[in-house]
Amino acid sequence: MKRALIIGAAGFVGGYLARHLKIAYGMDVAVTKLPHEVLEIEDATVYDLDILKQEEITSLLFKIRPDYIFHLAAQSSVGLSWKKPGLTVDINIKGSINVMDAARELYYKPKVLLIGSGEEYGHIKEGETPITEDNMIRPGNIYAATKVCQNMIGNIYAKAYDMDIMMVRAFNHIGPTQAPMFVVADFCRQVAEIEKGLREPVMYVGNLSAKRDFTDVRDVVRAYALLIQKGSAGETYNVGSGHAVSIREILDMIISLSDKEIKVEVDPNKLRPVDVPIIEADTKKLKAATGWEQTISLRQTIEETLNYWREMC
Ligand code: A2R
Repeated sequence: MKRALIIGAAGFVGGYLARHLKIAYGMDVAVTKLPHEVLEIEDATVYDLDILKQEEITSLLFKIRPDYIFHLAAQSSVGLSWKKPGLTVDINIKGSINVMDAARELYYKPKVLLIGSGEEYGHIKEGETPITEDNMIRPGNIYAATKVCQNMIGNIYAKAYDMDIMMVRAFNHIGPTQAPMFVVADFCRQVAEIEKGLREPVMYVGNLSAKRDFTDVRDVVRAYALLIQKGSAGETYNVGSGHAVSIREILDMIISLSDKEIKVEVDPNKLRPVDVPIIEADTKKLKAATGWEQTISLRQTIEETLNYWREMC
């Protein structure tokens, strides 16, 4: 039985990935969380781990001896990266190096998947979308810059130390349980609160013209599981739907799923210092390496996310 370790599993993606590895592949799954986080995943062993403490990672790896290491731990909010750039650099760059160094100390070669972001491409020019993995990188925010750095160092480690490290650039992923600091969850929560009469019928929004490539988190974790098994060392793979939609289209879809009359107002706090106009993945490399296909439509994931927030509010 293959052993998988998911580092940073208390976030949005970890639980989905752990369940998928168990159900689809029957893997033995261990996961980590920060000491202050609460996390229970059925049939997975949970360990406390701060990736800023390298010796903790080393002793955990020697104890578990995973075949597969999924490195999800990150400061993953673009908004927060503007407010806490130093912390974002520490966790997303130094933390990732700590994970790679600990993996390098093992007496065998585990496969390591580093999770990067479609944000790494940054200021994409006309004609560059859908964007391929070898496109010019022009990161437009602090979070993106840290993920670019993680990607470059992952590539260097794979080559210099002959390690089985692969990188993904994940485009926006959405679905039930995502925190409301991300746009789809934010909008769905606002609609659910309006429906319950918990707030006035006004949606507060940021930049609606930005276009992003949204994929259901369950399709994303399927891609991660395939890539760690079938991907090539030192390579980077886009993970996304291949179709960008504007935040306005998302907003209209969410509002259309409610029978309330809802007004829309811009909240200056939701506008970011720099926003990238369009980010859309070219997924040929992922599909060629793994045979992955999207299985959950945008409408389905939005409906399920809205229903999740209707239950939560
Ligand atoms: O910041 P928190 O308290 O939400 O904890 C996050 C955790 N984390 C850490 N884990 C270990 N050591 C650290 N020093 C550390 N700092 C933060 O990583 C959180 O529980 C987890 C990441 O989860 P999310 O922020 O929900 O990200 P998500 O959506 O699961 O995405 C995973 C990966 C990230 O690399 C994103 O940048 C990428 O997918 O899109």
